[in-house]
Amino acid sequence: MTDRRLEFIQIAEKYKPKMQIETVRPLNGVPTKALKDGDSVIFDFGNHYVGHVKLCLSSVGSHQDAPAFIKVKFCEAERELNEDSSNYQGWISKGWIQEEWIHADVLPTVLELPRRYAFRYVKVEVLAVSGKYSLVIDSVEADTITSAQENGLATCEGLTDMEKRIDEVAIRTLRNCMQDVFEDGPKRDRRLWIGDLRLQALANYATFGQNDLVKRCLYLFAGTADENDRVRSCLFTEPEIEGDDTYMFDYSLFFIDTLLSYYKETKDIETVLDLYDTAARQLEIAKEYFDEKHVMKDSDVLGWCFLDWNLGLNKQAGAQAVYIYSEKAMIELAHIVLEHGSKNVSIQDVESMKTDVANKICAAREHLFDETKCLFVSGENKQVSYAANAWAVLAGIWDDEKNAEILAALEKEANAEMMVTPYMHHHYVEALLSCGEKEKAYKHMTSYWGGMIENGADTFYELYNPENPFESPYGSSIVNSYCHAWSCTPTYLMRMCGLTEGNLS
Ligand code: RAM
Repeated sequence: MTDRRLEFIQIAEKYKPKMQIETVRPLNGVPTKALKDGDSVIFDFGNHYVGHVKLCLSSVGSHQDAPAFIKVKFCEAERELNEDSSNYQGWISKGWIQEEWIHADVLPTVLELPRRYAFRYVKVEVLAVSGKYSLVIDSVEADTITSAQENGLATCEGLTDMEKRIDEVAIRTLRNCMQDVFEDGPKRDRRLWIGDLRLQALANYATFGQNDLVKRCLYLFAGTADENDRVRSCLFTEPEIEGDDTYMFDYSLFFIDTLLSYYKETKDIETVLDLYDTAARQLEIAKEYFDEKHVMKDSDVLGWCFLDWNLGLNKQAGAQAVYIYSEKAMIELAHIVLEHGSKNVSIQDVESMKTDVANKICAAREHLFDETKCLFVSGENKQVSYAANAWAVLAGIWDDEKNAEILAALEKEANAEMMVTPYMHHHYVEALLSCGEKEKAYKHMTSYWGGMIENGADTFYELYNPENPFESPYGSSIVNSYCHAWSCTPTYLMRMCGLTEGNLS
């Protein structure tokens, strides 16, 4: 690691957040009945929490003549209570499934479970006691943990009841993902991903305003960039800070926009000057993905560019749009740095970015746009997708008027590849907003995120497809996360973008 990167990590460590711990107990108390083989109890904590759980157990009857063998299962959403992990065959580790099989050799005992869980429900099942004694659960409690400071939460007036509920659930989602860094999900993967961070940061500006946590995460990404200075898609903080060996075209580029939004919110020029070169480098690296006509080269390598968890999605046109969007952000950053007299950038650099972005826009219009359909198409099979078109609108490849036509054409396109994550739905709502389609944006936000609430969500999910409640890119919804950072943006959309019923006219 170069000295500069080490320095970035040291700066990040100065902004380690202070954790807030609060002890909570289930709403339904403990059962009065002593438990035998096959009995089970579900504890409902009444809301989604992240923390460490403690169970106090004892026995009644004759002396405990055999271990008490129990299974403890932690569920973020009620539906997980009925999911059976024994036949899980998905492609990501089953280690994420929140359940434990425990022997208590001697009762009474206090079981302090070592893992940190994300849950609303805790189910305890008695697998075995003995004919001579029964198990008693004397108490259950959790030390919950977050770095979000409730007393710093900005209030928001004038919301309808539905909007208030969406706002609350979004904030709860953000809060429970705010740990040592902005985690993507406290159940899974419990790490810092840049695509998630970019949206969490926006929601944070609108609510908790813990901007030092954003700063910490930006420095962590710069400090863990690889030997080529490429920003990795995600990073770990334990046992020590280390970048993951995963790269995605769009995620590396999002370092730029995250830094720009951070600056717009904080005016922290020192951070921009420190991290400018890392941002600029991402654009340089991304340039290599284009052919000589300035068109993105397509790829079938799974995950080369993310955009959404729709496994059938072709990424070519979306990637071209994300590049244009990011280069525009880079030009803004360059102007900011120039105004502050930094030597990191020259007028010529800005001019050459302007020429490059114009070339990429022309190429997108010429090679990736189907005039008859009024839609962007992607890949060899000219796939139409929400992802590519929403990103093309956000990138401003055409003007607002044409962008609105594109989004209208998209609604009518029967074969369009749909969106599966709140992450992509967020970008779709932003695309509608960006070209003046406020009413459609509002309707989409309230029906999509409102749909999760109707489903009983205490926090917003990683994946939600109203057409398919069991949607999962992992081979089974059992490993899906139900408190996922990238779904917390309605609070930003309502508070910062004015996307409320009261603002529609
Ligand atoms: C999911 C992660 C994270 C996201 C990546 C691309 O597996 O949980 O939210 O950024 O996918």
